[in-house]
Amino acid sequence: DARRKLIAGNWKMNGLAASAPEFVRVVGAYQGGLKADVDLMVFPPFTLLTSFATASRGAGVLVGGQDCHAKPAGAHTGDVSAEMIADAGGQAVIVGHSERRTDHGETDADVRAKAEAARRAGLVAVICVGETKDEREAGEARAVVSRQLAGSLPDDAAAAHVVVAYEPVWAIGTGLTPTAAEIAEMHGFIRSELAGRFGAEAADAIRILYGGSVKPDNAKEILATANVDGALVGGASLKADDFLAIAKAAG
Ligand code: G2H
Repeated sequence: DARRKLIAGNWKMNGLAASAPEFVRVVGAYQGGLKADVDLMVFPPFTLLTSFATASRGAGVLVGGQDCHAKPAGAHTGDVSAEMIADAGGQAVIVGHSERRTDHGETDADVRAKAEAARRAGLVAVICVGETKDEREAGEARAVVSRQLAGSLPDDAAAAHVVVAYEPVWAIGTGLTPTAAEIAEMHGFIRSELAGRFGAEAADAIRILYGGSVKPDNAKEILATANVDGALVGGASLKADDFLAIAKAAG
């Protein structure tokens, strides 16, 4: 299909200056022709954003922030704006990760405002959705994801500046993953929800990533699943070898 695969590494609150060489190895392997048809993105902590952006300059590996504030600037101690991420050399930002929704009480409306801020700053927004274990067991997974998509995606969402990441909360950092059939079912549902709101053509171009315990040994099956256009990788993105193995599995 026309959608290029995207492998995105979310370093979360990990990484000191000494870990930059792991990222440099990723850049080097990508430049060496790892996969011309796979896009790579890495989301380091803000403290490393500038050095990662510098290390990746011109290499085609995109870097970004793990969150942003909705406003461009102002009295918001501890926050970072989308404009600041762009200024630091970033091209993308994750918004609405479940850890932000849980740890910081972010609502769908907050996430949508952040996604709009990303667009304003010229960044790609990777917008995360996904149900909890209780919600899945109650048979509410689709309803939850539908509600999150409706509330979190801007009205002008399009492939050039929006990526959707489906991350079932119960699969995050747990080693548990849905079956390929369950992933296919939810990704197909997300595609149909996007088509209902943005039209079939726009929906067909928007990339839908799977996230939650993606590892080198399950990446091939997950990435071969219908409507899975890549992966948002947490723990396994911290080691260049594992991240590159996942990127290779995307080909
Ligand atoms: C889900 C994922 C990355 P992990 O949060 O966003 O993390 O791969 O460690 O489950």
